Amino acid sequence: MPQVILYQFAVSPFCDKVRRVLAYKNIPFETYEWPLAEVPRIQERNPTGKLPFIEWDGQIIADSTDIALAVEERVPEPPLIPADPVERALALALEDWADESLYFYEMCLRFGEEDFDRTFLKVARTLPEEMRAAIAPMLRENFRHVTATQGVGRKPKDQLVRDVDRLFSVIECLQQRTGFVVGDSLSLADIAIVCQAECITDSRIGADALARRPALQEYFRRVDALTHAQRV
Ligand SMILES: N[C@@H](CCC(=O)N[C@@H](CS)C(=O)NCC(=O)O)C(=O)O
Repeated sequence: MPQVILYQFAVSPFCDKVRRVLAYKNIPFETYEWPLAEVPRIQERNPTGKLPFIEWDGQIIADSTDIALAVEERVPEPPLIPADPVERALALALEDWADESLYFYEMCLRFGEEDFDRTFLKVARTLPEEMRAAIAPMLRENFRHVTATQGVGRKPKDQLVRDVDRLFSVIECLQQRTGFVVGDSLSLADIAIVCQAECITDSRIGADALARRPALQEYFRRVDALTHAQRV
């Protein structure tokens, strides 16, 4: 068995994605929770300055997509990337949709006005009290700036409600035929989508949208069970 260490922020959907990939492949791993106060030092290990990265028998692999593909190459069974070329392309496209579109909704909603305090408690649970008070406004401003620059953060609440409902209807529809969004078994696309979408449901807008969709709840439960989900 390889020696695998996952460097993570436990609350990050990308780190959740890597935990699920490793768990689905039955690969034992340790986690190292990166201290919030030491974010600038991530760059010493990963030039993009982002988490997750893993150490696989001493070799660093960064970015959740590259990690998933590297794991697939090293441990092909059970597969997470479909063998059929069109299904493979679809799985990768949907994974990217989750990482690059759903991600901004989860960021904007979980760290927005309505839900910031609750989410911050999870993010900062390892920090001493006095540091929490100093970091909270910086983090709030950082998320506001990032999501406003990207665009989702400029939308009024009623538009976000409609967007989330539409995105959830898309996921519900994609999985309707087989229980999975591509082909007839779990793929990296299901993992990427569920990691981001479940973060969206941590917000009030997301929880309300999910409550109206029993089939989506069932899909989340299915993917959670197969990937031994350990959400924070
Ligand atoms: N494309 C990257 C995204 C990773 C990412 O955005 N990580 C965030 C946490 S959710 C991060 O490390 N942010 C720290 C920073 O940007 O300074 C992946 O798939 O791994």
